[in-house]
Amino acid sequence: MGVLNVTPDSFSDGGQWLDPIAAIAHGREMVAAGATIVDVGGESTRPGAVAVAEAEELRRVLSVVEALAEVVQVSIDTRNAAVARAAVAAGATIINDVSAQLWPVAAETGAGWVAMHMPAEPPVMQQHARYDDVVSEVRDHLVERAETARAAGVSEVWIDPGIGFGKLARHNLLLLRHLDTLVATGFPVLIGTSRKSFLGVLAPQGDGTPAATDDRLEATVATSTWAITHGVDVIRVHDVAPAVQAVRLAGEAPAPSFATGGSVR
Ligand code: HH2
Repeated sequence: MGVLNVTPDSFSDGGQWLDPIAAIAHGREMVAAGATIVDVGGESTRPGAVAVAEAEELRRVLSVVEALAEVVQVSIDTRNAAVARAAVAAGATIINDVSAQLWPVAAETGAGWVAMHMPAEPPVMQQHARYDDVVSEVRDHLVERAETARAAGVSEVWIDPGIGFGKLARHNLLLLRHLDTLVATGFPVLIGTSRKSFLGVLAPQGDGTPAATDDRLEATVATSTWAITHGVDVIRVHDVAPAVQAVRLAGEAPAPSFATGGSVR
């Protein structure tokens, strides 16, 4: 899943794809690089982010969703029911819901639904990074939401532990270490570690200072590879080409040279 933030303020690519023409071109580039889903978002949900007005969010995403839906499966990254509904009408087939509350819209529209764990709204979520057992608390919350959605008639449901959403580095690491607990629920799992700040801290620069957002590619690929090899179904990344290589090497996608190449070294 390639990330397409049509926002001025996303934590790693804010402003880069705010112009719809640039956004659509970047979406197409990600498809050419091997993305099978493009995740279009019009609101940053980084820690501390303030909610965007509905009309503005709609203005940012709709033309982009419509154009990209002609060439790839599109998910809409939103917490707003009206935006989700309009994006599905424009061609999106998945609602990527960091609030894990929009299953009624998925049920009503027939879209797939991603339920992500976030313990509180972005402006205050880091104050809620308190868990006795982060792995079982996140799992129980997601399973409850996913089962509710299934019972409401949503046919495709993914669960996502919400790396970095109301979590400290140690919580993110525990969730990564125990992905099998999420996989064992039987719901397909989606995960997004891409460029997130805990990677900068855990894989710092040579002088020990945290790696900047644009210097977290290796850590993103490492954690994404870990996730794929531990049963995760979808990885959400900004840099699609290296992630696709990682997925291929992990044996989860057809890799022609491996499949056919007895003599390939
Ligand atoms: N992370 C972000 C946004 N949406 N959706 C899912 N399902 N899982 C995630 O981990 C996830 C997500 C945050 O990343 P990004 O979109 O790059 O940043 P911002 O929220 O600042 O736009």
